[in-house]
Amino acid sequence: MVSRLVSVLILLVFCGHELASAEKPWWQTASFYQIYPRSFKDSDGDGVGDLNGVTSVLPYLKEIGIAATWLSPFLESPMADFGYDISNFTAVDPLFGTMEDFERMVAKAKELDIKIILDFVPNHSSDECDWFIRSAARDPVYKDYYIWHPGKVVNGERQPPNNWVSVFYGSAWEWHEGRQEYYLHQFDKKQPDFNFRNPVVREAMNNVLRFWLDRGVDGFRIDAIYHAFEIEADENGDYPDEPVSGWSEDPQDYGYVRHIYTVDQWETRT
Ligand SMILES: *[C@@H]1O[C@H](CO)[C@@H](O)[C@H](O)[C@H]1NC(C)=O
Ligand SMILES: CC(=O)N[C@H]1CO[C@H](CO)[C@@H](O)[C@@H]1O
Ligand SMILES: [Ca+2]
Ligand SMILES: [Ca+2]
Repeated sequence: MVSRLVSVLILLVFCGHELASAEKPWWQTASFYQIYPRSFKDSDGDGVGDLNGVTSVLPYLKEIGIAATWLSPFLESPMADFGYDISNFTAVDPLFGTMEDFERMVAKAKELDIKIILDFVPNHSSDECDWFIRSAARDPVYKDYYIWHPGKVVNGERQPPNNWVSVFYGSAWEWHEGRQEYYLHQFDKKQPDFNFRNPVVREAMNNVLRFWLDRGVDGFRIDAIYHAFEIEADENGDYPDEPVSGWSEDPQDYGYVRHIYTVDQWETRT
């Protein structure tokens, strides 16, 4: 609580200082308009909003004084969580159009001087992502892309490694028949968490950012970043239980435990 107060104060001081300086960066003064592409504007009459629809509305956004738009995910996805379960971080889902449509949208935005901000969803991928499929198959490059654990055997019965609970209810660990191990998912079981302690994963995600920056994107809104890191496994490769919160009677409920090992880890900031 105290530390939160302190950071709010620091933020106020920082903003006060920025207000005093004449040249503010564009993102401090821009009016943003968030676009959820799926329901925004359908250009081809198939009932689903798409990137060409967004492009067609950009002149209107300019007219009403919008300087930047933040687009919710339009990347390739099986849509188990409204596009927040991404199966390919560098491909446009055909539901929303093509890479050429994306390029046309960015070109139009540049012409109108509207900044394009993408939703960046780094905490997990879809279980249908090629990276996860290779990880499950223990491909040497990908085997540690996600958080795997053999679980523990209690009275001859296999159980998840610990009591961690998914935001969406139930154990945060899902058994994978192929790999014969559990994987961690802080959200839906179709959204396996990346292993951000693996430098190769961090580099892969940096490459995703570079990919879109190279295509003219102006910035990113980072989704669920506080879930990026979990506590480091101990020397036996085990993860500790989280303490019971007393807020819920149901061990399957996200509020049952206090999330001291699965969110807001120190490394998330660095
Ligand atoms: C994503 O899609 C692109 C373009 O279709 C393809 O080149 C790339 O290999 C795909 N990446 C993954 C991880 O599936
Ligand atoms: C966690 C994250 O990236 N933010 C998203 C993380 O996953 C859940 C499930 O996709 C979303 O609801 C969050 O918005
Ligand atoms: Ca459409
Ligand atoms: Ca995570």
